[in-house]
Amino acid sequence: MNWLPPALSTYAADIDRIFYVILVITGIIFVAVEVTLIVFMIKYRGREGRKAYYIEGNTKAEVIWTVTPAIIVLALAFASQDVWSRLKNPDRFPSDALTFSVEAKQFEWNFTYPGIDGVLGNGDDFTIRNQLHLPVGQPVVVHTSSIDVIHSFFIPVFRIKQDIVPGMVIPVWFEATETGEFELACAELCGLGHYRMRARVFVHSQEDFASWMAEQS
Ligand SMILES: [Cu+2]
Repeated sequence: MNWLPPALSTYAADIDRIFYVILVITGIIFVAVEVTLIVFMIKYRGREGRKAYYIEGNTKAEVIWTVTPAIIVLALAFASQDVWSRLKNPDRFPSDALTFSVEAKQFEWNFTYPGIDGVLGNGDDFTIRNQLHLPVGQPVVVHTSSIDVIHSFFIPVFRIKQDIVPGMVIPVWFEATETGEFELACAELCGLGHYRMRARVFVHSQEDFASWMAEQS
């Protein structure tokens, strides 16, 4: 059973594992709560001669239903901490990554590539709208920024989603494990054109990416 889009980045499987753990825990609790609710509705329904009675509260029950979720949430936080920091902590980003930047605006993505010298901020940089080209099997860091409102950089197949906040440059990284053409979508309602704020992600083989980069430069 696979409910999620294909997992095509190096850390996608770790994200999915956490997702399914949370889904199972919340799923069991959801079913237990709903079943109890329905059973109680039937068992204690209004009937001839039965009098409703009033309860002041139950400290023991309240402690249990507060402490149990707290323990589950803390356990999940510890269990996911390593994956989280591997994704989000810039100190742990792969050091051999290719660096791009993207500027989000209502309602498009402008990707700036480092050009043939591989360094951003030099004369041979070039910018392409709504197309992210990258090589397979190579870590990529994208410096995200916005010139207007909050957007969100979301590539489902890579399992990366990062809010882009005006005034901040936030780096994200990923390494694609398969070539192909995928979707990037803005995941933060950013205005009337939000629905069409998307880009194509092209994952090339290393050779194809090199020749594409040479062609563009
Ligand atoms: Cu947007």
